[in-house]
Amino acid sequence: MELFLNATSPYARLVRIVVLEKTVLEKAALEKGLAEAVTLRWCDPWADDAALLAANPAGRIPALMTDDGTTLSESLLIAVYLDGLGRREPLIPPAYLARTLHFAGLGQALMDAAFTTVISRKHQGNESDDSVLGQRRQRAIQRTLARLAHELDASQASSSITLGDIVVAVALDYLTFRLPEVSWAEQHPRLAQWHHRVSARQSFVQTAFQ
Ligand SMILES: N[C@@H](CCC(=O)N[C@@H](CS)C(=O)NCC(=O)O)C(=O)O
Repeated sequence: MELFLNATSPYARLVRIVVLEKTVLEKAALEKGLAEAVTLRWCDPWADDAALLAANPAGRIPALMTDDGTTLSESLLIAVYLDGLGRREPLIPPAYLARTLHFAGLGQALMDAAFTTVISRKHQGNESDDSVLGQRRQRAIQRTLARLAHELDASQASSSITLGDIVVAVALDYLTFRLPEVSWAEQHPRLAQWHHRVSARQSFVQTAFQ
């Protein structure tokens, strides 16, 4: 399989974390499982890379080419596919399906609002924050953070992890990376504790934004 990605996309990072979480770390740090089945194809989605466009005509990362040549797009759909393939515990446990999807949705919404803010600033200038859509994005970020802070604290960061945890934690990391002025951790210290526990996992450390 081939995964098209870059090092700064929160959507691509969440898929990479899924790959690592579905991989068994064995003696001598040999990885067995999905990580050896997935070849990382680093690319620039903004440069109309021909191989990426063949995998995803929308030109967005992440995109996955399966071994039989099927192309998958959309981070959460790719995550569902990979979760069904790898060994180890499911990241979308049937017993916690609604809760897992609930947090995956909140995390994706936070990611979308943050990413669109960053891209709008890049292409239209910082004044895009003052547009009607920019203002809506800022309110969406604040409301979603407040909801997450209400629903998550460190006591809920268990030794196992779900796709919902991954998407929320990556979205929070992305805020710190690209929109540090949001200062979400200072505003929501209990959520910061939850994030600290989740993001200490090797899969997060190995895929840190750079
Ligand atoms: N909803 C998509 C969003 C993917 C996305 O927007 N990726 C960005 C990089 S972070 C991209 O490739 N942008 C290039 C473009 O929009 O042309 C997902 O979850 O995979």
